[in-house]
Amino acid sequence: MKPVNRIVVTMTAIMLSIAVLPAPCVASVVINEVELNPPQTPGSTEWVELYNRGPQDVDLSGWKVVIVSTVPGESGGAFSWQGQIPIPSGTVLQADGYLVLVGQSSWQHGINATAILYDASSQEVDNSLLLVDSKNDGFTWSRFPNGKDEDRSADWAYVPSTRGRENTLPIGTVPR
Ligand SMILES: [Ca+2]
Ligand SMILES: [Ca+2]
Repeated sequence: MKPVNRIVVTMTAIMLSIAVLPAPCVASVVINEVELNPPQTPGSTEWVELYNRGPQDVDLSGWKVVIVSTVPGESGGAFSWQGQIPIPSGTVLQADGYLVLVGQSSWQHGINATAILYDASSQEVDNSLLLVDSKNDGFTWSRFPNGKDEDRSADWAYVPSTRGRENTLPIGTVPR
């Protein structure tokens, strides 16, 4: 093979190998569990659990979760609020791993709230749909089965909290 042809073949092989490399597993990270109305104990906060259901670790540097709440008012207007939970630089979510992001203790948004996950480019990665958690107890909205994401309300169940771990149901309990 002439040297020029060898270079062309080599370049083609490199380009093909680049083409088949998997895309970044951005969509593998989901909002897996949301506590919008925690039990009334000192220091309790709203929190959001992320789950990496993909096969690769994902660098979450620059990512954030935003909780948005809009409550209609009696006069026709609406009260709208949002709070941000930035994810510290250098945070890596391992494959099949969980990460709990904690809001501020003053936050309390059990009615009509949505948790939204953004990547470092401010692109939306996932959202929780619109949630109502009117009871300040240990129940949370959780993807059920764990990690299920078909962009439907049926992805979610109101069940006892499994903060920082797989969403499972204790034997004998049923979703509310
Ligand atoms: Ca709760
Ligand atoms: Ca969980």
